[in-house]
Amino acid sequence: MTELSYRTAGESHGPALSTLIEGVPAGLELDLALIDAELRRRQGGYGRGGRQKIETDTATYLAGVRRGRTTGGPIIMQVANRDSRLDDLERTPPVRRPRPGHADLAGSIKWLTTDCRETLERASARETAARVAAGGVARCLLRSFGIEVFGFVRGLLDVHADVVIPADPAALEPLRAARDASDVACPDPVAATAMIERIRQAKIDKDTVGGFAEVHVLGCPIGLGSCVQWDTRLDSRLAAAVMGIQAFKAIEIGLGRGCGERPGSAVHDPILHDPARTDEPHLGFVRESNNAGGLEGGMTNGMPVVVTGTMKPISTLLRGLPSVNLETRQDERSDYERSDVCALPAASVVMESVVAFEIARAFLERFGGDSMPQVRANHDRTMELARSLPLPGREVVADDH
Ligand code: EPS
Repeated sequence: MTELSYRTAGESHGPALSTLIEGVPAGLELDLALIDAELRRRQGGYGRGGRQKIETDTATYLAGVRRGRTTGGPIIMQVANRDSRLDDLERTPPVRRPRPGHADLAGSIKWLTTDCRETLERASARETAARVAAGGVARCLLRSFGIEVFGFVRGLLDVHADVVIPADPAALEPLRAARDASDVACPDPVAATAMIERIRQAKIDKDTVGGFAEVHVLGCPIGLGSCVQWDTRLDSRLAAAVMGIQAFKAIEIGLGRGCGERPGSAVHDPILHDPARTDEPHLGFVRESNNAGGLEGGMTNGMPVVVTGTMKPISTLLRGLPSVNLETRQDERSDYERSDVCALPAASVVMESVVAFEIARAFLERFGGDSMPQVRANHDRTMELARSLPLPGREVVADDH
């Protein structure tokens, strides 16, 4: 059994983006319509630039899938770039004046060139289409176990959405509909209108804006992740996955930074047991609050996993910023390439995808097998054992040794 993982390849204006996914059990039914719908959602949002009018992202399987089901072999998925022109120097000229906030400067020095294009083509957030394709596979796996991932835009500049996300996946539908009807992936229509106004103003000002995306994972069984090593803790992996998204500068789990502003009695979520709910993924161990964001000791605790990411404003400003020409070392304003004013709604979809992938990875570590029937059996049997605690022979008793 191979650990679940993915890698991506491709440039923003190269022929295609690809993702190689390993460790998916055989027999998982992939819902290509769902994956393509996520790709489409990632392309949307008020504040996007002209590129999205050119592209129509859809995923094609190149390996590892037979008649819509995984074979157990490595999966390759591809998203074609219609705006493919990497070798055309007239249409993709060198970029010499690095944009503050972009990978341009550090990459040019790293790869010993004065042409920032050598860096920016791969650093581009276009690459996130490949991550959404990989996340779509993870979503199919999670969905088959009743786990739902829901992301939205929580805030932008001074605007914050007033939304409460339910813990029950079945109650998500109205929020999903409201989010998908919004041009900024925000289910609070009043906040969404104000966000659109802020983006519109940024465009007039030749400026850009970022904001806050929030992702909830509902229906996770207790015990995904592990406290035994720093890099097996699910919160450390979620942090790496979210901070690995282009332009993300911060992540919070649950109450996040707020944990530092309150005493323990106002932070930790008291544990209750409801014997009528032992069939649920939390086995009846419920909480009335979720400041922990569903993670304690680096493991899921049965409450929704709640992750908030902060995206900085796009670093390509129409009005440019003070910079230096890498060839001449003269002070000049940074280069402008066609870009977005705000890509936060798209980033919320990317964040859902990378979170889904990490949850699926932790799920397969706990319940994994070569094929889906084996994963199902491992999951059901393990949860049954947890429900039957205490287990004979597992407890330490006085006359041991
Ligand atoms: C990006 C610049 C823009 C964005 C792009 C990310 O692309 P272009 O230079 O072709 O207009 O649209 O994002 C995407 C193409 C996408 O699909 O998300 C950048 O410099 O990061």
